[in-house]
Amino acid sequence: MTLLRRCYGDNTGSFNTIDPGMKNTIPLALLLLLAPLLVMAEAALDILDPWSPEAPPGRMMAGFMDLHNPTDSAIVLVDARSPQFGHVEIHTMIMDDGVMRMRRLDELVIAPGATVTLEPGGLHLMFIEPRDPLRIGDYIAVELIDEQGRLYPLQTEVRARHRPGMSH
Ligand SMILES: [Cu+2]
Repeated sequence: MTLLRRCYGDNTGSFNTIDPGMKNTIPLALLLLLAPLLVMAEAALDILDPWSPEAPPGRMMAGFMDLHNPTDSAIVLVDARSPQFGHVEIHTMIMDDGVMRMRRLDELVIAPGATVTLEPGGLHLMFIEPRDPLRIGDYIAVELIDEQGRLYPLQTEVRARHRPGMSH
């Protein structure tokens, strides 16, 4: 959890350093002024419904989600990491000689206003070298990293691979 806090430290630090006894004395007007700033810092990339299909212990796992860029400039993801895995890659699926294969992407561009979907059979995060077994209901802490070094923390929920009633 320490990892997840790092990237917003500059924005949330002022709150964290306030003595607990003083919290009630922060004027409402000040909170209203600060709130949009905090929201903006965390809303640079909207991450919707991140999840990971369960996998046998020791195996690679995948991460799926929708990534929406609400900003006016492209977000270029170049890397990802998780404390629970040796490394994390951004993968796509390509048809190679009639066979679907995974290929690592050096960058994943999310245009302004666009939504990129990571889903089974397509783009996905690849979690490699698991450190501990993960069960249904567990979470994988992930940080996406863009070309400017900005971090986008998220957690995928480990779910059953087959989800009755889901269209995909
Ligand atoms: Cu993959």
